Amino acid sequence: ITEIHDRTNKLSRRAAGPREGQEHILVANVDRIWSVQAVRLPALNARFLDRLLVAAAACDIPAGLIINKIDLMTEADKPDVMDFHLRYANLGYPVVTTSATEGDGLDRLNDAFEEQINAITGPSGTGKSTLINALEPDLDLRTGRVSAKTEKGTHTTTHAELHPLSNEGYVIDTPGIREFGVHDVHPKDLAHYFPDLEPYVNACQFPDCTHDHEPDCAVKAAVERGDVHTERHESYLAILESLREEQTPEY
Ligand SMILES: Nc1nc2c(ncn2[C@@H]2O[C@H](COP(=O)(O)OP(=O)(O)OP(=O)(O)O)[C@@H](O)[C@H]2O)c(=O)[nH]1
Ligand SMILES: [Zn+2]
Repeated sequence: ITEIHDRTNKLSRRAAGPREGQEHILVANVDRIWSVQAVRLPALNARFLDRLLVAAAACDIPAGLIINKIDLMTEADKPDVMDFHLRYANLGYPVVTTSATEGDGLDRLNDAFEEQINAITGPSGTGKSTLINALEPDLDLRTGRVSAKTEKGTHTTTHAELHPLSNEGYVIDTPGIREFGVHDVHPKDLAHYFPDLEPYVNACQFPDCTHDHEPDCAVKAAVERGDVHTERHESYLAILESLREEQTPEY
């Protein structure tokens, strides 16, 4: 250890099992948290990404998107990958497309990581360890293989580590957890962490509108007009549901 920093931000999850509810800090003091998504094996996972983006926004951590395994993209995949890329780029998140195995986009990723502390997360098997190894071959992180049959990666990364990069930046490899917990967010504040929903929330008929089943909801109207992506609204509703469950008092 060369220096100890005061914690300025942190991203955590709640432990399951016997230590249920206990806070487990995944990353602290980062300049940006990147979600790695794969074009295939496993497929793009908007739900995971949206959950991470909300968790990051609630903790004041800027986020970014890495679309990896671009070498596996077929002609048929292109419209979906473009839609995914544009959806998040239009929200203002930096998006870098890469192939960790072929080397595409690694220069741009290296530039994005320069002189900053970057955390990498994302579903298991999307190529987080491979990307870090490709950026810094000396690190030699263990990588797991993805079963083509289930499209689920095996969880090989077990703890977060801070790796110095030769461009003066640092990268943290966080465990390939399946789902980020979004907590300490009140259900009625959730829409504020969706920059695309937020502009509409004050135009709903009911001031306590949850943008779910209520009539005259400006958010749902925006979804119907195509101004808000349907999948983003679906992610919002899924997170809302999990926040409501979390709020249920236990007896
Ligand atoms: N075709 C292709 N395969 C890749 C690419 N990046 C990673 N892989 C492969 O995908 C598999 C999983 O890669 P990992 O780097 O272990 O994935 P991870 O995200 O670190 O996985 P966890 O540690 O489980 O979270 C390995 O077999 C890699 O060789 C890529 O850009 N293209
Ligand atoms: Zn509404």
